[in-house]
Amino acid sequence: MPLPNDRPPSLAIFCKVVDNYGDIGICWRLARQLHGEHGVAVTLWVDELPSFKRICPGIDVSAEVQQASGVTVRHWRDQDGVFAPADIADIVIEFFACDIPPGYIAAMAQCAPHPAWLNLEGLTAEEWVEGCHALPSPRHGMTKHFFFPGFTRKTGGLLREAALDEKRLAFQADAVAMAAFLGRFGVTPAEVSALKVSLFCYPSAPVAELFAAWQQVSEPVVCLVPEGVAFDAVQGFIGDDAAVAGASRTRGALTLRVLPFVPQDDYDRLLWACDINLVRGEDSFVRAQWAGKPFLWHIYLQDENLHHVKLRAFLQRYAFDADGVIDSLLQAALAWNGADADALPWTALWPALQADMRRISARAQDWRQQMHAHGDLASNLLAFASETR
Ligand code: TRH
Repeated sequence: MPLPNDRPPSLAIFCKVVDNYGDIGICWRLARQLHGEHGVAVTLWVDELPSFKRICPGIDVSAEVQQASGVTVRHWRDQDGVFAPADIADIVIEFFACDIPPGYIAAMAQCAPHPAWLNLEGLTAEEWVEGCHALPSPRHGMTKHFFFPGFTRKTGGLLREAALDEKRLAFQADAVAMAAFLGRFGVTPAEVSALKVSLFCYPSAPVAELFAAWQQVSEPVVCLVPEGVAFDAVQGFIGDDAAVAGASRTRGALTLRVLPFVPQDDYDRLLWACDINLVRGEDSFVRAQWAGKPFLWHIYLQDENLHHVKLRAFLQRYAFDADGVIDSLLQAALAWNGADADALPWTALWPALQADMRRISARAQDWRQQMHAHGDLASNLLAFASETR
C-alpha cells in the first residue's frame, strides 16, 4: 500500500466474538500473518478475551491493551469512545459486519485520504460470492468494500501463512517429533500406528453412532477429541470417569482420548499428525484443507437449514475427482450434517469411506494445490486495500 513515507500500513481489525472460537480464531490468524509477513502495524480490537485465551494461552484477560506476537490487542469494551484522525488505521477491517464504534467511524471520515474500509465476510462456496466480492457500499461519505474469502480466483482466497507447507512437511517428515507431540496427549507408540482421527464438531453431530461404528471395525481407531467437544457422546463413551483432558477409554477397536484445548499452532500439528480430521465452522475447516488429509466438515448450524445449502455448495466443488463423484465421501458428509434423510447407518458409511481412503486422500492433496493457486487471503486483502484507497 503506497504511503507517504514508505512506512508499512497500519491496520485495525474489529472482532466481535459471536460464539465459540472461529471469530477470534480467524481474526487472530489474520492479524499475526499481516504483522509477521507483511510488517503491518496491526491493532486487534476484540470484545471477549477469555475465548481468545483458549486458542492463545498468553493472552491476559484483564489487560486493556497488550502485545501478542507483535500485534497490539485491545479489549473492545464499548461503542462510546472518542477518536481523533491520528488514532485511525490506514486499513480498517470489520469482521462479519460487526458495528465498529461510531466515534471511530466519525474520525475515519475526517482522515485524508479516508482509510480503506473493508467488511471481511464469512466463507461460503456458493456461487453468488463471486458477484459480491469487492463490491463497494457508500457509508458516511466514505466507501466500504465487501471482502469475501472463497474457493475461486474471483474471491479473496483462503487464509494461509507463507511458511505453512514448509512447517507441515518438516513436522510430517520427523516421525520422532510427531510421536512426541502425540505422546503429550497420552497417545502410546502402538496407537501412533493406528488410524488416528481428530474430532471437532458441534453437539448435533451423530458422534455416538460413529463411536459405535468405530468399535466394530477390524483395525484399531484412535480418536483424539479436545475437551468439551461433543461432550455428551464423549462422556457416554468414557463412562464413569469425568471426560476431562487426560481421560481415555478403549472399547472394541476404538480408543478415545480427551485432549486439552490446544493453542492454534498445535491444533495444526494435530491435524497434520492425524489420518482423518473431523472439523467444523470456518477456521478449522480451512486448516483441514491445508493439511491435505481426508476430512469431514461439520458446518455451523443456521436457521431454516441454510447451512445445508452451503454444505452442498462446497461438496459440489470438493467431493469429486476425474472419475466422478466420490460417493462415499458425499454420503458421509451429508449424514454427518443431518442433511440426508435417507442416510445409511454409520456402520455402513464408515467402511465405505475407509475403503475409498486412497482416492479421498488424493483428492485432498489435489484440492490443496488448487486452492494454493488463488494466493492467500492476507496478501490478497492488502493488495485490494491498496487499490481502493
Ligand atoms: O469454534 P468454531 O465453531 O467457530 C465459529 C464460530 O462459531 C463463529 O461464530 C462462526 O461464524 C464460525 O464458526 C463459522 O469453529 P472454527 O471456525 O473452526 O474455529 C475454531 C478455532 O479454534 C480455530 O481457529 C482453531 C482453534 N482451535 C484451537 O486453537 N485449538 C483446539 O484445540 C481446537 C479444537 C480449535
